[in-house]
Amino acid sequence: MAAIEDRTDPVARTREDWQELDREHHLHPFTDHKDLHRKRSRIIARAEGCYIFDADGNRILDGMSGLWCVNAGYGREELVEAAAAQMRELPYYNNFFQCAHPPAIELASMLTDVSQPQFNHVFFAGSGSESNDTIVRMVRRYWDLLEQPERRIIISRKNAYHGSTVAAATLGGMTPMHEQTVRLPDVVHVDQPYWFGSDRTLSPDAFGLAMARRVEEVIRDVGADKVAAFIGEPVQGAGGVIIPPDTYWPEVQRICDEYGILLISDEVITGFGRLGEWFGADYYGTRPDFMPFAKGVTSGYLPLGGVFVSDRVADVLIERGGEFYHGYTYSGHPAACAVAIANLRILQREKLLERVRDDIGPYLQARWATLADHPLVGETRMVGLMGALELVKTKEPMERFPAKQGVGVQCRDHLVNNGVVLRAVGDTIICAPPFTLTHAEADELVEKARLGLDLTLRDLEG
Ligand code: PXG
Repeated sequence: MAAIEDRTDPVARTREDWQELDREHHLHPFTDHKDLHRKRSRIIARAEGCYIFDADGNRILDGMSGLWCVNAGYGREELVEAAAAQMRELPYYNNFFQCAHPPAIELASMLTDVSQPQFNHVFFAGSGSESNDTIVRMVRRYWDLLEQPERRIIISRKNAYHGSTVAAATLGGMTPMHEQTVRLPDVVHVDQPYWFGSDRTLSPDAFGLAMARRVEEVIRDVGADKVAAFIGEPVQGAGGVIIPPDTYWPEVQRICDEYGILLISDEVITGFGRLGEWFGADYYGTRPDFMPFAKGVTSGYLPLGGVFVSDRVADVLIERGGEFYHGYTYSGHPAACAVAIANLRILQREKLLERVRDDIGPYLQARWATLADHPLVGETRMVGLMGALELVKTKEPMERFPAKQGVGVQCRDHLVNNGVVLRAVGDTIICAPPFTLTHAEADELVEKARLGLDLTLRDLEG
């Protein structure tokens, strides 16, 4: 029988050791491994507050909250303690077969306190992708139970990100992902409300209305009696922080209401305060039937996802549905739920949502906007603590770089090498720092962003 090799103490490994082992054995998510092997991985060893530290001890401001999740910041002993205490008490038990445990029950009930009144039920999953898979199945079940099985089409948006399982990758609107997956039938993609990416002949408000009406056009094309649901992120995250014009969501809500279509607000990034309200739906005034969540519910300290299910749907599933053959081993994992409970208490006690809405949000937004005068920046935008800037070749007339030039990645590399993590989505640089960011850290983020832009410009001119 093979045994685990007797390795040296992991603490004694050098950065090079980690890089070597990583290269030999570890397949990374969303990664071109040949390319990675040429460059080698950046080994992140620890974190504190809003900073991560690499294996060489470099201190880097985390302008992305990990992957949009460490909203309460790193180093929260309270979350560590919550997990440890729960693991001592009951490290695992399931919620199948007529069982339940206190952390899952407590969390489900707390979540319904902070969400809109139509939400009185929560189903747990392990991730955002699993949450969206759950919704695909619940949507189908709902319409079947209402004896409208022909309502099968889910309308989503181009360039949306809803996760990486087969169902979630189909819902998402990323063409390269579609090319690499088996796709579910009955998902139709409409244009996204990306004003800067349009020809900008319409005003943002007129453009927002026009993009919402694309949803109505699809409904009319395929037949309203065939459409089951519409799914959208309140602000598209992984697609490049696409902030819709204010006219967009009210019109989408009107259309869903008019045609009786279920509205799914994907809150995996926007949930739990990123926009300064509990949910993006609260910020934009929509009244969704489903809200998938993950990430910020535990500030990323343990994996947990789930789905808010509105009374409209839950009543049908419960009263008429019998057994719903769906669930995960880790649906409502006790330690993850205990961390989520502690995390929600932190958000509330430290008034972190109010902080995003009234203090650090407006402060960083104003500082971020100052980058607009940089020769490489065609637009800056930010809502709550979720922002983007668009790199352009020339401003008047506005011209972008050829995609294959990779200016975005070049800029991102300068940023991280100079002490701030921001992400590049093509030539869009995005930002989503922890809610605990101080004013001084916000200044540092923007100063380092400007330095990264200067170094990128110098490369381009050199
Ligand atoms: N919905 C949304 C809106 C997301 O942003 C998911 C669902 C899927 O969640 P899980 O937990 O299955 O990953 C996400 C995830 C990026 C990036 O590059 C974004 C996500 C995941 C990985 C990378 O910005 N979002």
